[in-house]
Amino acid sequence: MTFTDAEVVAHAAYVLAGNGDELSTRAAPNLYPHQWSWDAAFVAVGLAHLDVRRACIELDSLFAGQWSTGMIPHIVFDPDESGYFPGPERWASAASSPAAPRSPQTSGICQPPVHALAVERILSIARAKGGAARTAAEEWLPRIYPRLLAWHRYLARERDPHGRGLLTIYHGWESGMDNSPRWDSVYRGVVVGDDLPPYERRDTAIVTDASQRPTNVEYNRYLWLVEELKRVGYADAAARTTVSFRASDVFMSAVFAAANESLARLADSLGAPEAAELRSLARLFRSGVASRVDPSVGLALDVDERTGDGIRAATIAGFAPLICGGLDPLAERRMLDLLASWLADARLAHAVLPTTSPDSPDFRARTYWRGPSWPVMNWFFAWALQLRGLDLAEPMRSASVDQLRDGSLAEYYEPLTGEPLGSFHQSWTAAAALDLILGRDWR
Ligand code: 2M8
Repeated sequence: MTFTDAEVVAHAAYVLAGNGDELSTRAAPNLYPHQWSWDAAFVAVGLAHLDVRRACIELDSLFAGQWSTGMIPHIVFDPDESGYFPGPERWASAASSPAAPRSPQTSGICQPPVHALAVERILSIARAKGGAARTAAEEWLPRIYPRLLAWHRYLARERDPHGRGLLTIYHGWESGMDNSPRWDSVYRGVVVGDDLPPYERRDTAIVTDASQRPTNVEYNRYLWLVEELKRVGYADAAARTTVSFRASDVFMSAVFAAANESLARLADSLGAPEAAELRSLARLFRSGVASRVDPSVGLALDVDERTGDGIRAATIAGFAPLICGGLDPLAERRMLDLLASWLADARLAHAVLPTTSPDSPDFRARTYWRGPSWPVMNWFFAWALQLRGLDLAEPMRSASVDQLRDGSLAEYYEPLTGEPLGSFHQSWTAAAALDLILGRDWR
């Protein structure tokens, strides 16, 4: 079956309605029955096409979980749901850290800071709609702005204390690309202690083809890092020196650079005094990301902070400088040409990004963040390229829509066959569909 644009839109709207209530949206109907941080930001953009007021509420619900440090946790738990592991008992955030809210319950780590980009996009959708939609978004902006500012200041202060323009993460989950080959060498240094409390995975009961999910060895390491973080009370100063996973994430840093530009524009529109501070953060992180480009691979490389080594994985994260800018024109042209060559690969079912290059020995066509194509990432790259006026945005947008015409709104797709994988009716995939089709003009 091939869905038309109108059918994709109607189906996506139906999926988002079914995955949420009046306050928040679960990331997926069964696999992820809570609100995730970067999912919620993307979902809010999708919702803005349907109901701007509800889009603002989505982010308000997420920010209700904000820690007193400013951190936005990667999961805000729904107290009525118990179908996900690790749930709130395992994280024990409020019992371990005075910075965590008692309610709602949350996890103790974060995810890429796409929120200011989402808020700016919601405002532009609302302004294009006009009337009550515009009023709702403009009245909301002064309320969400200080929360975004606290989030950005947390990242700058705690995740880049030496001002290198690169954010440090303490868990692969923080990157959002959990089992990407980007983190293989870092995870090899995570030695699981004998006292890892026992646990039972829930994800493999829902996605029953084990090849589509991380392995048990990987899960043990994920859960061990939660123990390490919990044991230092989720305190950044201790985590920075003791946790056995520490890496500089170029993708997250590029998102942060671009999000600081967005937040600076929002500050301008409110007449807030922080615009210069935010632009200086944007400059710092643009140059931090640009400094990680390795000409021998043509991509930006993450850093294993425990060894200081660049991580030579050929993944979508390597295109990070295209999100935020900062390369000289020749280097940027070279990176765009490399991106174009990934998209033009005749083996692909659709001209969209596989998460790992099929030419890489690390490529696994069905395994989660190790190869499959993720609609939310295709959307995000197309959106970021469009914001920067780069020419591949429109072909990426239209190929991304074509990938979604199968009607599954899957979490990810096998890039060579186009088979939908993971969770179906994934919320951020539905949001991607709405914005890719209804938000054609982007700004
Ligand atoms: C995936 O991550 C969670 C852990 O956070 C999981 O596998 O249980 C990732 O794709 C992540 O980026 C995403 O935010 C989350 C919810 O969609 O699922």
